[in-house]
Amino acid sequence: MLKLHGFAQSGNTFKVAFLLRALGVPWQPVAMSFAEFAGGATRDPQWREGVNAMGEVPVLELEDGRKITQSGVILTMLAEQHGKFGGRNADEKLEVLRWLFFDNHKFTSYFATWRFMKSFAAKAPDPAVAAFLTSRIDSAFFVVDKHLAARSYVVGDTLTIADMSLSGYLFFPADESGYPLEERFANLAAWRDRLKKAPGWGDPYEVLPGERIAPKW
Ligand SMILES: N[C@@H](CCC(=O)N[C@@H](CS)C(=O)NCC(=O)O)C(=O)O
Repeated sequence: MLKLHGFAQSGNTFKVAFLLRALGVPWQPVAMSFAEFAGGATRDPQWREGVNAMGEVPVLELEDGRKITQSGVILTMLAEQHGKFGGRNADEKLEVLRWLFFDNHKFTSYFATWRFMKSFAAKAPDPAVAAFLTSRIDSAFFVVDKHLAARSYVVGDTLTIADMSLSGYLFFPADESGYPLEERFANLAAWRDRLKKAPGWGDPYEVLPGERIAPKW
């Protein structure tokens, strides 16, 4: 059976779980507790040697033991293998890839970093860093919100891995980021709510192993 290394607070892990569930593929989680993660499990040289030299989850462990990393690669591989959710033609596949890059570079990265600082970091966020990150979030969210003004899904007119990737961090409780998504970006909020009815969706804290932790700051 496929094994997914990750933990409940990891929206990047959730992206992969969302797809595995939508595909109906059997999988099992390989839990890393948040305490282990925060304690540096992914920085451990042995973990890097055996699981992921990049020091990150998610990691999808295949039946033959190979370990695939980077959520965008895992999503692309699974979509390609199953002929589902990857775009219906060459143009759509490229468009999906374009949004995966945008997500990894600008959309998820700033938001996930900000949420980590606000909810889980050992020290309260530095106000200058907070201002920088929230302005970068605003810019990235503006782009996707505008794109979604006249469409239901990011690519074409059906659910793809571009939706699963971009939305991965938007399903966590609002107090974890404190970001006023509904007030600022109505199209993004409506799309996120639409995705909650999509095949495979579930609350990350129910789908992935681990407990919810109250925001610290
Ligand atoms: N681009 C990567 C990002 C993965 C990532 O940042 N994962 C976090 C957990 S959600 C992590 O393992 N971070 C460890 C670190 O940055 O040291 C992906 O999409 O898989």
